[in-house]
Amino acid sequence: METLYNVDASYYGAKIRSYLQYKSIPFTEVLGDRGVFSAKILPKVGWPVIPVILTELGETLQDTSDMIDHYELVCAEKSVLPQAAPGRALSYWLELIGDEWLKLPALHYRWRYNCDFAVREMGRNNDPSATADEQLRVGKKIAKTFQGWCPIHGITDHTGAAIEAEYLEFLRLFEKHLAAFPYLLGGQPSLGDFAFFGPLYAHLYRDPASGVLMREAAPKVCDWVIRMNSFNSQQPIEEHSWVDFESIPDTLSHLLNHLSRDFVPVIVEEVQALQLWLQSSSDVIMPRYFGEVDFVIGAGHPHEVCGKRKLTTYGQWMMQRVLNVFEGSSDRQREKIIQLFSCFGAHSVLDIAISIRLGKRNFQLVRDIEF
Ligand SMILES: N[C@@H](CCC(=O)N[C@@H](CS)C(=O)NCC(=O)O)C(=O)O
Repeated sequence: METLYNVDASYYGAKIRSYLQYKSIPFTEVLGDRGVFSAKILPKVGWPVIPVILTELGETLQDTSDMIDHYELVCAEKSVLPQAAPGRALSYWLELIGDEWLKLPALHYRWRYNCDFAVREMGRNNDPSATADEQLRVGKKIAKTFQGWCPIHGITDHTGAAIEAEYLEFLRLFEKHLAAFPYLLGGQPSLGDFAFFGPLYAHLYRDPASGVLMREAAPKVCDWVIRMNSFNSQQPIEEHSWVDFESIPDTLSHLLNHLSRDFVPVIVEEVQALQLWLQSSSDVIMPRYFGEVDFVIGAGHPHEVCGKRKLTTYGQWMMQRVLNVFEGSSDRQREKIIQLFSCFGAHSVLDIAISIRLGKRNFQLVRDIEF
């Protein structure tokens, strides 16, 4: 049986919990309180992060993408990745959007409208036996780190209204898609569903003010959240089908187009800047951030606004997952991937040239050299 160190308010914790439940992988969930951080997470991972899995065989897994890679290999049943290369490339693109781009509404709404709730919960998770006053004091301290991520990702008073307009449009388009299909890529949940579920459940459904908004604006998205949150091993394994990746439904292309419009320039610029930075640096262990850039939210719309965000190194690592599929495919399949990504305006990400790759070593992002 696997052990999942987690807290309910965690974005990535929600992603992996739902995945483990869907795959019927037995696990026990242990609250990531301060005792667990000092006795389990820090000694094994080396830095404070959640979620972390300790496998039955004693292996430590950190980072939900690595966890899912691991379980897709050892548990092939109910794969969350389509077989065909276009469907796989699209799944990693959706994972990247869910993990990194949906941070904008998730962090914005939590810290603008649900701050007290989140602070108290963080204090409670840290030490459930402490007094309410002590939990509040510690909760405020912990919350400072997470609130600090807002300006890093360009979430400020200046960009807030545009982030909200984009999120409401996302809900509208996802609602329309869910009127036709139960999941993002058709009749069964895919990697993208789990990645979207992270922010949509942990922040945007669970946090009280955001939950009210979602229930009012997007009841089908709420139903999807509930569905994604209630997989259990008693459910029979059913064979469903994916959408046709050579001609994806309009509801999906509209949704993807909306999400990709502002994110494509962000990721293209980030990876290009990182390639230049890597050429001029000899660092092996990657810093989390390596510069700052302007970016646009709501391009072409009345709410369009320009903000500043830090350049992250992690974006390239996730982008490599999309490009690995593309570059490892036959010419025919590459054509199909280009065609698919063109349907929603993201084909330019397939041209990103990565000569210095990133990998992982001891739960850290590193320049991919031979060790
Ligand atoms: N990309 C990682 C991110 C994990 C992550 O960012 N977890 C948050 C909580 S939801 C955290 O503990 N962050 C601490 C940190 O990054 O310093 C994953 O997929 O697991």
